[in-house]
Amino acid sequence: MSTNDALPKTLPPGQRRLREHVLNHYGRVPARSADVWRLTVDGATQDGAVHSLRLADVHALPRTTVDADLHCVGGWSVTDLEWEGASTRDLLDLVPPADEVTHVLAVAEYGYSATVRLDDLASPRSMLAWRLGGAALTAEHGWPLRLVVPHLFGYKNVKWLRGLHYHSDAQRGFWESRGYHVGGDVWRGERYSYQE
Ligand SMILES: Nc1nc2c(c(=O)[nH]1)N[C@H]1C(S)=C(S)[C@@H](COP(=O)(O)O)O[C@H]1N2
Ligand SMILES: [Mo]
Repeated sequence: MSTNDALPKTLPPGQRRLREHVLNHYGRVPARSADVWRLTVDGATQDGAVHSLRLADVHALPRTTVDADLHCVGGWSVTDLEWEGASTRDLLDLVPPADEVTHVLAVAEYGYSATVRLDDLASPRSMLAWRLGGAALTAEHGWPLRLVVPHLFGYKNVKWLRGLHYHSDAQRGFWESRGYHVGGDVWRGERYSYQE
């Protein structure tokens, strides 16, 4: 048993702990060079404009580190991941949403997507991560940019993030269109759409 296993840890109900961080995603791992990568922030932005950010623009935001557990709605959790990147709060300050915005659709390379409530995106531990465990994020775990919202299930933690679309209602993403909850809060047990 490693020392880590001896640490008490409260997992959300229905979750079991994995010793290693496994991979879990739909489709292929994208291979896009960081030079041509852009993060598009659009929809109901406060200024009505479409914002296209380069990786350098995202990296220029204040740096933050968040220690978090990752909870897949399938029932496994990996604990104590150290993410580094920028706070989504700072991104929301850089590109403010219009007043009517309630949800943000996070879109990945190849069309994977997940809806996130604006309040969850604005929560202090939510971030745009490009480092994990003291090293650059690997392609498999989401390079060049991954959305990390620790209190939401894994399916909201979009790897290979390419777009944030501001909406005044919940636009269902990949798993939310396949029976999973629009909210996805792990501590409230928001797993399936029938619970909404
Ligand atoms: N782009 C993309 N991001 C994704 C997924 C996916 O299929 N595509 N799967 C999600 C799910 S369901 C989980 S549990 C986590 C798993 O993250 P990991 O592969 O780093 O363990 O990624 C999430 N992010
Ligand atoms: Mo998952």
